[in-house]
Amino acid sequence: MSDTLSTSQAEGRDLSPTPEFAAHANGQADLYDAAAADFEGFWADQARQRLTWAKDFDQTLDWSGAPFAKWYVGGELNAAYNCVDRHVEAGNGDRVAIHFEGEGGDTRTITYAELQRDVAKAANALESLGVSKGDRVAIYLPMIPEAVAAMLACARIGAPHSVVFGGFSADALRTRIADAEAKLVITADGQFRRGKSAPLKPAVDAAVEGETTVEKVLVVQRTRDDVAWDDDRDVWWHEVVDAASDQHEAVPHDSEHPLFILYTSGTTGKPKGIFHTTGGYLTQAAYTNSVVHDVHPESDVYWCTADIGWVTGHSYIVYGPLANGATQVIYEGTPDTPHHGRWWEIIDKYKVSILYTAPTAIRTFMKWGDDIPAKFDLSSLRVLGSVGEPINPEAWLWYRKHIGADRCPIVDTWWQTETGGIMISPLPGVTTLEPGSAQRPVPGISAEILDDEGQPLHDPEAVGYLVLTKPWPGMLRGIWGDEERYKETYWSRFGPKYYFAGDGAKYDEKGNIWLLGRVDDVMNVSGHRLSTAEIESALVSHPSVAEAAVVGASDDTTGQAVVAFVILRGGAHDDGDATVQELRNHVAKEIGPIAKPRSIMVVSELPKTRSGKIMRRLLRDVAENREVGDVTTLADSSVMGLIKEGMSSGA
Ligand code: 6R9
Repeated sequence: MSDTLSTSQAEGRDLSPTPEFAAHANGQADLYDAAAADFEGFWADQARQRLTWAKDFDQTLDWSGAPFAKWYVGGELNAAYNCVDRHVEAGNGDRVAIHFEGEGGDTRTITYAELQRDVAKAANALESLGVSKGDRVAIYLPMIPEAVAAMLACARIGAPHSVVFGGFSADALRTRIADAEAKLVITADGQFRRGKSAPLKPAVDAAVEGETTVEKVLVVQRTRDDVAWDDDRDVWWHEVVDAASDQHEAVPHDSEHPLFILYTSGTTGKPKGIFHTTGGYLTQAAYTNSVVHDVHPESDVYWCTADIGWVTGHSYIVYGPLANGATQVIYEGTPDTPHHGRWWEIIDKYKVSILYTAPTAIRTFMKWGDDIPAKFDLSSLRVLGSVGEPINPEAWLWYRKHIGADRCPIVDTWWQTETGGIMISPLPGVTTLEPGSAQRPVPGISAEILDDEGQPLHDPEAVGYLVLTKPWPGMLRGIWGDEERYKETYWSRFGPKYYFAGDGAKYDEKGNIWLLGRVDDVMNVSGHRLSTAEIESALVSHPSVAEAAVVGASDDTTGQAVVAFVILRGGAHDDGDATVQELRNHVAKEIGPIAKPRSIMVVSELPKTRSGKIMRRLLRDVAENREVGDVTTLADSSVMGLIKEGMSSGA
């Protein structure tokens, strides 16, 4: 890592902001001083400046029930009104909110005035289907404008949405629907991926079969493929939404009213329903989108390539940019369809000025070759962002050079589903960039790195655990239905004063923070969080599998890749490749294709400690082709020899 850095320094790169950029940047250095001088005053100002409150708040932060926070106590607002209506009222109804680009090349341009009508109609339709304030709505949609309208319609009514990524399986959807006790599901007939239509509705049909809380399924027609239909339960979006009135009153909700639940992988098999509320979340999303991405709504065209099913899509496609009145691109499909230059073509076509994407995508483009982006005019770009996992300096430098013409600042943004918004990132008009580092907390956010004993670490290169030392507006308000798990997961490792993020980190000699990946049993594959336990339980649910252990092995493209070790049941026959294929498909079916192991090794034993804990560290050594580390704590020290032997003989 340090080699690359010294190379970049030796090449004489100046990574400080240009005077022109600095002069026009939304985020200025005085924000750090303001936040340090008066923490609550700073966040009160952000909330009042950036949002329109129906009723002003009386107290900025109530931390008396820590670790359960209340922000902007007594305030009332409507998130959908803030994201849409107020821009129309301010005379910006003709501004484009969304440039939609379908994978097959179909396009739609939606102005703020049109989005206002779409959201109002959807809100009226949801109410006509029995949804009211407080009811939960599951959304299982592709990247189409209806997904945005559906989320905002829920927000408008005050019905928390739970968006489930369209790549998740029926089982995963079923668990999430059950945990949130969703009353309605919004889905589509299917979606376009890699030039083909892929069905979505059958997964919903399976997920709501039998006993369920779901009363209605609202279906967007996207692919026009045939779908099974239940006349009592299923309703077409184009029938009820199109027929609904485009007038809908946005009643204000309490600042702490739940806005959404979003499930993420934890260290156990059961996904956690991270839940966020209205005023604080929206404040932080709008603030960070302004000062970190530097969105100037009157002139920028912004594009965040995340899926709406992840938190990045929530905060930086829906809530942040729309609260700021930005113009953005939404693209439905994959970057390789119909050709490997599709993203660059889109940037060229819409004159995208801000691009926010993930390191795994950048590494994929590096593999495809420099000549592909070089064929397109990318000169409209002025800010590049990265999120989801550490960006290695090589990828950072490639991004800067081949996409950003050695001119655009790159903001490497560290945050989590739990934090709601960006926490650690450079400000592009202030910070001298350091390739590969997220650098420092944004103004208003406080972090520390602690050692095993919970003592702050400041020595350069000493590796510890990242903690957040003060509450923040966008913080999760809990795990849906599980207060204890919330306290236990985030507020117990270093005592109740520190939020434990689950990431390793260190400072460098310049005081920059480097994020080093998860320290728990959570893997990060292409920026998506997957739990080892969840995949292990999917594997052992297969009749041939007796035991399974899953590790994240480093992978050049996806950051980490899922590698599984399985012991087959006594009677099960090992058919080599066929068994492995079957198990891989089984995981895809149980959880979703993103969880499919890159490789599965059939073994006769797993390395365990005397207390029966699987030593994943040793399996990771095997998966990454390393010399196996210290085996002294193994209950049976011959196990690793057996595993390695089995592998070299091709089992
Ligand atoms: C926004 C998002 C959160 C986990 C987080 C960390 C990793 C995200 C990162 C990063 C290094 C960055 N992560 N951004 N690691 N540098 N810029 O990704 O949320 O899906 O909840 O994942 O992702 O490990 O703890 P989420």
